[in-house]
Amino acid sequence: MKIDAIVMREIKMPLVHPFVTSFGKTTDRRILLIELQSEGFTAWGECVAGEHPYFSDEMIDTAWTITEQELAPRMIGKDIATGRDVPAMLLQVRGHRMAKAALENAVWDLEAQVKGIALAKLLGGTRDVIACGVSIGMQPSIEEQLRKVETEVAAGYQRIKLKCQPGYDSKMFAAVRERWPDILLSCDANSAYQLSDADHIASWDEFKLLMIEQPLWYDDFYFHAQLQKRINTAICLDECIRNARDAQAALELGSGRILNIKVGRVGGYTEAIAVHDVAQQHGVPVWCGGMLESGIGRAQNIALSSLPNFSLPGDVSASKRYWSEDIIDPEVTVSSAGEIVVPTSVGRGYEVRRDRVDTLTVRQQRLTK
Ligand code: OSB
Ligand code: MG
Repeated sequence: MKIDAIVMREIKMPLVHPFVTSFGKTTDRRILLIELQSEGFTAWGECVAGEHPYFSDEMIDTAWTITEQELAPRMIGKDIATGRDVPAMLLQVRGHRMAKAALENAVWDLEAQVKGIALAKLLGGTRDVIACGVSIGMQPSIEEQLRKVETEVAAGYQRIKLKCQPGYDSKMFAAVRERWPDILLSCDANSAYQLSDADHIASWDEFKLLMIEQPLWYDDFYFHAQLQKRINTAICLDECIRNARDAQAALELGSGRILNIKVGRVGGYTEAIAVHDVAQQHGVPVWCGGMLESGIGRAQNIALSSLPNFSLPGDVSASKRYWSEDIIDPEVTVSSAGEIVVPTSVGRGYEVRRDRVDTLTVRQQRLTK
Protein backbone atom coordinates (compact mmCIF):
# COMPACT_ATOMS: atom_id res chain seq x y z
CA MET A 1 0.00 0.00 0.00
CA LYS A 2 2.14 2.86 -1.31
CA ILE A 3 1.03 6.24 0.06
CA ASP A 4 0.89 8.54 -2.98
CA ALA A 5 -0.64 11.60 -1.32
CA ILE A 6 -2.17 12.81 1.92
CA VAL A 7 -4.85 15.49 1.70
CA MET A 8 -5.51 17.47 4.87
CA ARG A 9 -8.80 19.34 5.13
CA GLU A 10 -10.37 21.40 7.88
CA ILE A 11 -14.14 21.30 7.81
CA LYS A 12 -16.39 23.51 9.91
CA MET A 13 -19.70 22.00 11.05
CA PRO A 14 -22.27 23.65 13.33
CA LEU A 15 -23.72 21.32 16.00
CA VAL A 16 -27.53 21.15 16.06
CA HIS A 17 -27.37 21.84 19.83
CA PRO A 18 -24.47 23.40 21.77
CA PHE A 19 -22.62 20.85 23.92
CA VAL A 20 -21.68 22.03 27.43
CA THR A 21 -19.22 20.21 29.69
CA SER A 22 -17.24 21.25 32.76
CA PHE A 23 -14.36 22.26 30.44
CA GLY A 24 -16.35 24.45 28.07
CA LYS A 25 -19.08 24.93 25.50
CA THR A 26 -18.92 23.75 21.87
CA THR A 27 -21.25 25.20 19.22
CA ASP A 28 -19.26 24.70 16.01
CA ARG A 29 -16.86 21.86 15.38
CA ARG A 30 -13.64 22.44 13.44
CA ILE A 31 -12.53 19.00 12.27
CA LEU A 32 -9.30 17.88 10.59
CA LEU A 33 -9.97 15.17 8.02
CA ILE A 34 -7.26 13.03 6.45
CA GLU A 35 -7.65 11.60 2.96
CA LEU A 36 -5.07 9.00 1.90
CA GLN A 37 -4.54 8.32 -1.78
CA SER A 38 -2.88 5.00 -2.51
CA GLU A 39 -2.67 3.15 -5.83
CA GLY A 40 -6.20 4.13 -6.88
CA PHE A 41 -7.73 3.68 -3.41
CA THR A 42 -9.02 6.51 -1.22
CA ALA A 43 -9.16 6.13 2.56
CA TRP A 44 -10.22 8.51 5.33
CA GLY A 45 -9.34 9.38 8.90
CA GLU A 46 -10.76 11.94 11.34
CA CYS A 47 -8.75 13.80 13.96
CA VAL A 48 -10.84 14.16 17.13
CA ALA A 49 -8.84 17.05 18.61
CA GLY A 50 -11.11 19.88 19.72
CA GLU A 51 -11.14 23.58 18.91
CA HIS A 52 -9.26 24.34 22.14
CA PRO A 53 -6.84 22.34 24.31
CA TYR A 54 -9.48 21.87 27.03
CA PHE A 55 -10.14 18.11 26.95
CA SER A 56 -6.46 17.30 26.43
CA ASP A 57 -3.40 19.26 25.36
CA GLU A 58 -4.16 18.76 21.66
CA MET A 59 -6.30 21.01 19.48
CA ILE A 60 -7.00 21.08 15.75
CA ASP A 61 -4.30 23.66 15.05
CA THR A 62 -1.54 21.70 16.81
CA ALA A 63 -2.74 18.57 15.00
CA TRP A 64 -2.67 20.40 11.67
CA THR A 65 0.90 21.63 12.19
CA ILE A 66 2.28 18.34 13.50
CA THR A 67 0.60 16.38 10.70
CA GLU A 68 1.92 18.68 7.99
CA GLN A 69 5.46 19.11 9.34
CA GLU A 70 6.24 15.83 11.10
CA LEU A 71 3.77 12.97 10.64
CA ALA A 72 2.64 12.99 7.00
CA PRO A 73 6.23 13.33 5.68
CA ARG A 74 7.08 10.08 7.51
CA MET A 75 4.37 8.24 5.52
CA ILE A 76 4.25 9.80 2.05
CA GLY A 77 5.94 7.66 -0.59
CA LYS A 78 6.30 4.75 1.84
CA ASP A 79 4.94 1.27 1.20
CA ILE A 80 2.93 0.36 4.32
CA ALA A 81 1.86 -3.26 4.78
CA THR A 82 -0.72 -2.76 7.56
CA GLY A 83 -2.19 -0.18 9.94
CA ARG A 84 -0.22 -1.91 12.69
CA ASP A 85 3.03 -0.64 11.14
CA VAL A 86 2.08 3.03 11.51
CA PRO A 87 2.82 3.58 15.26
CA ALA A 88 6.49 2.63 14.74
CA MET A 89 6.78 5.04 11.80
CA LEU A 90 5.53 7.91 13.99
CA LEU A 91 7.24 6.86 17.24
CA GLN A 92 9.99 9.51 17.14
CA VAL A 93 7.31 12.19 17.56
CA ARG A 94 6.24 12.38 21.21
CA GLY A 95 2.57 12.78 22.06
CA HIS A 96 0.13 14.22 19.50
CA ARG A 97 -1.87 11.03 19.71
CA MET A 98 -5.05 12.43 18.14
CA ALA A 99 -3.09 13.64 15.11
CA LYS A 100 -1.36 10.24 14.83
CA ALA A 101 -4.64 8.34 15.18
CA ALA A 102 -6.22 10.12 12.21
CA LEU A 103 -3.38 8.94 9.98
CA GLU A 104 -3.16 5.42 11.40
CA ASN A 105 -6.91 4.89 11.19
CA ALA A 106 -6.93 6.01 7.56
CA VAL A 107 -4.33 3.30 6.85
CA TRP A 108 -6.60 0.69 8.51
CA ASP A 109 -9.47 1.93 6.31
CA LEU A 110 -7.17 1.54 3.29
CA GLU A 111 -6.07 -1.94 4.40
CA ALA A 112 -9.68 -3.10 4.78
CA GLN A 113 -10.45 -1.89 1.25
CA VAL A 114 -7.34 -3.49 -0.27
CA LYS A 115 -8.11 -6.81 1.50
CA GLY A 116 -11.78 -6.55 0.52
CA ILE A 117 -13.12 -6.99 4.07
CA ALA A 118 -15.11 -4.94 6.55
CA LEU A 119 -13.07 -2.62 8.80
CA ALA A 120 -14.76 -4.15 11.88
CA LYS A 121 -13.58 -7.62 10.84
CA LEU A 122 -10.05 -6.37 10.19
CA LEU A 123 -9.94 -4.97 13.75
CA GLY A 124 -11.07 -8.30 15.23
CA GLY A 125 -14.69 -7.32 15.76
CA THR A 126 -17.19 -10.02 16.68
CA ARG A 127 -20.45 -8.11 17.21
CA ASP A 128 -23.23 -7.70 14.58
CA VAL A 129 -24.74 -4.77 16.47
CA ILE A 130 -23.38 -2.38 19.08
CA ALA A 131 -25.19 -1.04 22.15
CA CYS A 132 -25.66 2.74 22.16
CA GLY A 133 -25.85 5.29 24.92
CA VAL A 134 -25.82 9.07 24.81
CA SER A 135 -23.82 11.80 26.49
CA ILE A 136 -26.00 14.78 27.38
CA GLY A 137 -24.36 18.14 27.96
CA MET A 138 -25.23 20.36 30.92
CA GLN A 139 -28.46 22.32 30.41
CA PRO A 140 -29.49 25.80 31.63
CA SER A 141 -32.02 24.27 34.06
CA ILE A 142 -33.00 20.91 35.57
CA GLU A 143 -36.32 21.12 33.67
CA GLU A 144 -34.46 21.33 30.37
CA GLN A 145 -32.14 18.53 31.48
CA LEU A 146 -35.17 16.31 32.15
CA ARG A 147 -36.61 17.13 28.71
CA LYS A 148 -33.32 16.08 27.07
CA VAL A 149 -33.23 12.81 29.01
CA GLU A 150 -36.85 12.15 28.07
CA THR A 151 -36.07 12.57 24.35
CA GLU A 152 -33.14 10.15 24.47
CA VAL A 153 -34.91 7.52 26.63
CA ALA A 154 -37.85 7.66 24.18
CA ALA A 155 -35.43 7.18 21.27
CA GLY A 156 -34.33 3.89 22.85
CA TYR A 157 -30.80 4.71 24.01
CA GLN A 158 -29.59 2.08 26.47
CA ARG A 159 -27.60 4.34 28.79
CA ILE A 160 -27.84 8.02 29.64
CA LYS A 161 -24.70 9.89 30.65
CA LEU A 162 -25.09 13.23 32.41
CA LYS A 163 -22.32 15.81 32.25
CA CYS A 164 -21.80 17.43 35.65
CA GLN A 165 -19.62 19.80 37.66
CA PRO A 166 -19.60 21.21 41.20
CA GLY A 167 -22.92 23.02 41.69
CA TYR A 168 -24.61 21.01 38.90
CA ASP A 169 -24.64 17.46 40.21
CA SER A 170 -26.59 15.92 43.16
CA LYS A 171 -29.84 17.86 42.69
CA MET A 172 -29.86 17.14 38.97
CA PHE A 173 -29.02 13.42 39.50
CA ALA A 174 -31.83 13.16 42.08
CA ALA A 175 -34.36 14.70 39.68
CA VAL A 176 -33.39 12.34 36.84
CA ARG A 177 -33.30 9.27 39.10
CA GLU A 178 -36.67 10.08 40.65
CA ARG A 179 -38.29 10.28 37.22
CA TRP A 180 -36.49 7.17 35.79
CA PRO A 181 -35.73 4.81 38.72
CA ASP A 182 -34.48 1.94 36.55
CA ILE A 183 -32.54 3.30 33.56
CA LEU A 184 -28.78 2.81 33.17
CA LEU A 185 -27.43 6.18 34.27
CA SER A 186 -23.89 7.53 34.56
CA CYS A 187 -22.15 10.87 34.91
CA ASP A 188 -19.02 12.48 33.49
CA ALA A 189 -17.23 15.24 35.39
CA ASN A 190 -14.33 15.75 32.94
CA SER A 191 -11.94 16.27 35.86
CA ALA A 192 -14.00 18.93 37.67
CA TYR A 193 -13.50 17.58 41.24
CA GLN A 194 -10.68 17.12 43.74
CA LEU A 195 -9.96 14.39 46.27
CA SER A 196 -11.28 16.72 49.00
CA ASP A 197 -14.72 16.24 47.35
CA ALA A 198 -14.63 12.49 48.15
CA ASP A 199 -17.47 12.61 50.71
CA HIS A 200 -19.64 14.60 48.32
CA ILE A 201 -18.95 12.14 45.49
CA ALA A 202 -19.62 9.19 47.84
CA SER A 203 -23.08 10.65 48.51
CA TRP A 204 -23.96 9.87 44.85
CA ASP A 205 -23.92 6.15 45.65
CA GLU A 206 -27.65 6.50 46.41
CA PHE A 207 -28.32 7.34 42.74
CA LYS A 208 -27.13 3.89 41.65
CA LEU A 209 -25.01 5.24 38.82
CA LEU A 210 -23.37 2.64 36.57
CA MET A 211 -20.18 4.72 36.80
CA ILE A 212 -18.65 8.12 37.49
CA GLU A 213 -16.39 9.14 34.61
CA GLN A 214 -13.04 10.92 35.22
CA PRO A 215 -14.03 12.80 38.39
CA LEU A 216 -10.47 13.95 39.21
CA TRP A 217 -7.48 15.45 37.35
CA TYR A 218 -7.11 14.62 33.64
CA ASP A 219 -3.59 13.26 34.13
CA ASP A 220 -4.08 11.30 37.35
CA PHE A 221 -4.73 7.74 38.31
CA TYR A 222 -3.12 7.61 41.75
CA PHE A 223 -5.72 9.84 43.45
CA HIS A 224 -8.52 8.15 41.52
CA ALA A 225 -7.47 4.95 43.31
CA GLN A 226 -7.78 6.77 46.66
CA LEU A 227 -11.24 7.98 45.66
CA GLN A 228 -12.36 4.56 44.38
CA LYS A 229 -11.64 3.11 47.87
CA ARG A 230 -14.02 5.65 49.41
CA ILE A 231 -17.05 5.20 47.12
CA ASN A 232 -19.16 2.21 46.05
CA THR A 233 -19.94 3.42 42.52
CA ALA A 234 -17.45 2.34 39.85
CA ILE A 235 -15.06 4.96 38.52
CA CYS A 236 -14.65 4.97 34.73
CA LEU A 237 -11.40 6.42 33.39
CA ASP A 238 -11.34 8.53 30.21
CA GLU A 239 -8.83 11.43 29.96
CA CYS A 240 -6.00 9.82 31.94
CA ILE A 241 -5.67 6.63 29.86
CA ARG A 242 -3.22 7.42 27.05
CA ASN A 243 -2.07 3.88 26.21
CA ALA A 244 -2.09 0.23 27.29
CA ARG A 245 0.59 0.82 29.95
CA ASP A 246 -1.59 3.47 31.58
CA ALA A 247 -4.51 1.03 31.47
CA GLN A 248 -2.44 -1.66 33.16
CA ALA A 249 -1.08 0.72 35.81
CA ALA A 250 -4.52 2.18 36.53
CA LEU A 251 -6.24 -1.19 36.80
CA GLU A 252 -3.47 -2.62 39.01
CA LEU A 253 -3.72 0.45 41.25
CA GLY A 254 -7.51 0.16 41.44
CA SER A 255 -8.10 3.62 39.94
CA GLY A 256 -11.31 2.49 38.29
CA ARG A 257 -13.42 -0.52 37.37
CA ILE A 258 -14.47 0.50 33.82
CA LEU A 259 -12.56 2.07 30.91
CA ASN A 260 -13.75 4.46 28.22
CA ILE A 261 -11.68 3.90 25.07
CA LYS A 262 -11.36 6.74 22.59
CA VAL A 263 -9.29 5.77 19.61
CA GLY A 264 -7.95 9.31 19.18
CA ARG A 265 -7.01 9.70 22.85
CA VAL A 266 -4.81 6.57 22.74
CA GLY A 267 -3.23 7.34 19.35
CA GLY A 268 -4.97 4.97 16.95
CA TYR A 269 -6.53 1.55 16.48
CA THR A 270 -3.39 -0.45 17.35
CA GLU A 271 -3.19 1.06 20.84
CA ALA A 272 -6.98 1.04 21.26
CA ILE A 273 -6.99 -2.74 20.67
CA ALA A 274 -4.10 -3.10 23.15
CA VAL A 275 -6.06 -1.15 25.81
CA HIS A 276 -9.11 -3.31 25.09
CA ASP A 277 -6.99 -6.44 25.59
CA VAL A 278 -5.44 -5.22 28.88
CA ALA A 279 -8.90 -4.44 30.25
CA GLN A 280 -10.18 -7.85 29.16
CA GLN A 281 -7.27 -9.59 30.94
CA HIS A 282 -8.23 -7.70 34.11
CA GLY A 283 -11.92 -8.60 33.75
CA VAL A 284 -12.74 -4.91 33.23
CA PRO A 285 -15.44 -3.92 30.69
CA VAL A 286 -14.83 -1.13 28.20
CA TRP A 287 -17.02 1.09 26.06
CA CYS A 288 -16.32 3.43 23.17
CA GLY A 289 -16.27 7.13 23.95
CA GLY A 290 -17.16 9.92 21.55
CA MET A 291 -15.65 13.30 20.69
CA LEU A 292 -18.54 14.88 18.74
CA GLU A 293 -17.28 13.20 15.58
CA SER A 294 -18.44 13.68 12.03
CA GLY A 295 -19.54 10.57 10.16
CA ILE A 296 -16.00 9.41 9.40
CA GLY A 297 -14.95 9.21 13.05
CA ARG A 298 -18.37 7.84 13.94
CA ALA A 299 -18.01 5.00 11.40
CA GLN A 300 -14.58 4.22 12.83
CA ASN A 301 -15.99 4.17 16.38
CA ILE A 302 -18.68 1.71 15.28
CA ALA A 303 -16.06 -0.65 13.88
CA LEU A 304 -14.02 -0.47 17.11
CA SER A 305 -17.11 -1.04 19.27
CA SER A 306 -17.63 -4.43 17.62
CA LEU A 307 -14.68 -5.92 19.58
CA PRO A 308 -15.72 -8.47 22.22
CA ASN A 309 -14.90 -6.57 25.43
CA PHE A 310 -16.96 -3.51 24.41
CA SER A 311 -19.69 -4.92 26.61
CA LEU A 312 -21.24 -1.66 27.88
CA PRO A 313 -23.23 0.85 25.78
CA GLY A 314 -20.90 3.51 24.33
CA ASP A 315 -21.23 7.21 23.47
CA VAL A 316 -21.62 6.36 19.77
CA SER A 317 -25.03 7.69 18.74
CA ALA A 318 -26.99 8.77 15.65
CA SER A 319 -25.66 11.38 13.20
CA LYS A 320 -28.81 13.48 13.58
CA ARG A 321 -28.10 14.16 17.27
CA TYR A 322 -25.11 16.26 16.13
CA TRP A 323 -25.59 17.39 12.52
CA SER A 324 -28.38 18.69 10.32
CA GLU A 325 -26.62 16.74 7.56
CA ASP A 326 -23.64 14.39 8.05
CA ILE A 327 -20.75 13.90 5.61
CA ILE A 328 -21.40 10.18 5.12
CA ASP A 329 -23.98 8.14 3.24
CA PRO A 330 -25.96 6.55 4.76
CA GLU A 331 -25.99 8.57 7.98
CA VAL A 332 -25.57 6.65 11.25
CA THR A 333 -28.97 5.60 12.59
CA VAL A 334 -29.91 3.92 15.85
CA SER A 335 -32.76 1.42 16.17
CA SER A 336 -35.57 1.80 18.71
CA ALA A 337 -33.73 -0.91 20.68
CA GLY A 338 -30.75 1.45 21.00
CA GLU A 339 -28.48 -0.44 18.61
CA ILE A 340 -26.37 0.35 15.55
CA VAL A 341 -25.85 -2.41 12.98
CA VAL A 342 -22.14 -2.99 12.30
CA PRO A 343 -21.55 -2.73 8.54
CA THR A 344 -20.41 -5.93 6.81
CA SER A 345 -19.56 -4.33 3.46
CA VAL A 346 -15.95 -3.65 2.43
CA GLY A 347 -14.12 -0.93 4.35
CA ARG A 348 -15.79 1.48 6.78
CA GLY A 349 -19.26 0.74 5.37
CA TYR A 350 -20.29 4.39 4.94
CA GLU A 351 -19.43 6.39 1.81
CA VAL A 352 -17.83 9.79 2.31
CA ARG A 353 -19.91 12.51 0.61
CA ARG A 354 -17.31 14.52 -1.27
CA ASP A 355 -19.83 17.22 -2.25
CA ARG A 356 -20.69 17.79 1.40
CA VAL A 357 -17.02 17.72 2.49
CA ASP A 358 -16.15 20.29 -0.23
CA THR A 359 -18.95 22.60 0.89
CA LEU A 360 -17.74 22.49 4.51
CA THR A 361 -13.99 22.79 3.79
CA VAL A 362 -12.32 25.97 5.06
CA ARG A 363 -8.68 25.01 4.33
CA GLN A 364 -7.01 22.25 2.38
CA GLN A 365 -3.44 21.06 1.80
CA ARG A 366 -2.33 18.22 -0.53
CA LEU A 367 0.99 16.69 0.46
CA THR A 368 3.02 14.57 -1.95
CA LYS A 369 6.64 13.44 -2.23
O1 OSB B 1 -15.56 13.31 28.05
O2 OSB B 1 -16.59 11.87 26.91
C1 OSB B 1 -16.16 13.02 27.02
C2 OSB B 1 -17.29 15.14 24.05
C3 OSB B 1 -16.15 15.90 23.83
C4 OSB B 1 -15.07 15.75 24.66
C5 OSB B 1 -15.13 14.82 25.71
C6 OSB B 1 -16.24 14.05 25.92
C7 OSB B 1 -17.36 14.25 25.10
C8 OSB B 1 -18.62 13.55 25.28
C9 OSB B 1 -19.54 13.49 24.08
O3 OSB B 1 -19.01 13.12 26.32
C10 OSB B 1 -19.56 12.17 23.43
C11 OSB B 1 -20.25 12.25 22.09
O4 OSB B 1 -21.47 12.29 22.07
O5 OSB B 1 -19.54 12.26 21.05
MG1 MG C 1 -15.48 11.58 29.27
